[in-house]
Amino acid sequence: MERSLSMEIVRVTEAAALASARWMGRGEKEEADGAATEAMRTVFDTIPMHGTVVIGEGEKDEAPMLYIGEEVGSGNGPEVDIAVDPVEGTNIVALGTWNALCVVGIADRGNLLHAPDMYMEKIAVGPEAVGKVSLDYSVEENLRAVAEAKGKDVEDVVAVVLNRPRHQELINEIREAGARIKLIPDGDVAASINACFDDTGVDILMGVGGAPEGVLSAIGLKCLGGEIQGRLKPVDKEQEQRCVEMGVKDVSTILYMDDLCSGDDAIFAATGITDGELLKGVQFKGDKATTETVVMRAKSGTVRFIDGNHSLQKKPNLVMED
Ligand code: VTB
Repeated sequence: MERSLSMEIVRVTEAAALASARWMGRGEKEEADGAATEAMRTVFDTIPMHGTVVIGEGEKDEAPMLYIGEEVGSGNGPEVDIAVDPVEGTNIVALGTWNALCVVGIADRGNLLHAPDMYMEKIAVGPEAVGKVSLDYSVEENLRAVAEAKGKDVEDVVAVVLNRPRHQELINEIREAGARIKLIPDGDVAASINACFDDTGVDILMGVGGAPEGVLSAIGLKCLGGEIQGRLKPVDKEQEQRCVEMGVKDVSTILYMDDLCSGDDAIFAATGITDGELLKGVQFKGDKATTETVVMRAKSGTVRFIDGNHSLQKKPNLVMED
């Protein structure tokens, strides 16, 4: 994979963040998502690559753009698989709260799990706790392992959990173990990435979220040297069949990093739409706008934070063709 793709995909996530951030707090999540998707789609085609969307906005017949199987890029260049989430946290943008991201991950062709839209049980940690946690361990064992790996007491550990009724038992167990909890309304990709950065105050993500978001998180964590494990949670026979089709015959199998994102290279970029612990959201003033993006590459391990200052007068469509 070309290393220059890193900078190219920053342009993609920036454009999508700028477009969707206009919808912040307006209560219209579909519009926020539509604006980001359209901007993302437009910028993708200026990039020299032959990309296929494997994690996208939906199946071919249900999404007009960035659907699974859609080809993106100029057509010249490396053959890559693309995972996108134009707005990770559409409700977050609609409400103007924390941690909405535009996310793109790229890997060499065939290296990403083609996870359909179903649930996945997840556990994600930063580099210090890699290999120390498991979806097969109890909640308490995992929290103790993270505490030990990070040189903290369990009482100091912060576990992020999606605020959903399905997590009541998990929440009780975390509380019983003595750890602290951050309940989030959406955005478990941000939470997984945040677990790799001490300043965010996040130590571990636990619970059930979307499987596509699990693959996106794996791309980011691969670049950061962290770890996510996933277990698919099909809810009916049809979803069970989907698991078999993507090569997961036994759904109780734990999917490790290499099952979610294989190979030694991958690129991940995320731009903040709304403010978060790691990235500031988009700010507008007149015809200027600012963005903050993290972009990283697994092969080199380089992590870059990029501040973008954008002239909306010169780039009214958020993209320049040349
Ligand atoms: C999570 C969350 C995402 O989907 O993966 C969630 O992190 C899972 O679905 O931001 P439910 O809302 O049904 O719990 C999102 O909310 C985005 O779709």
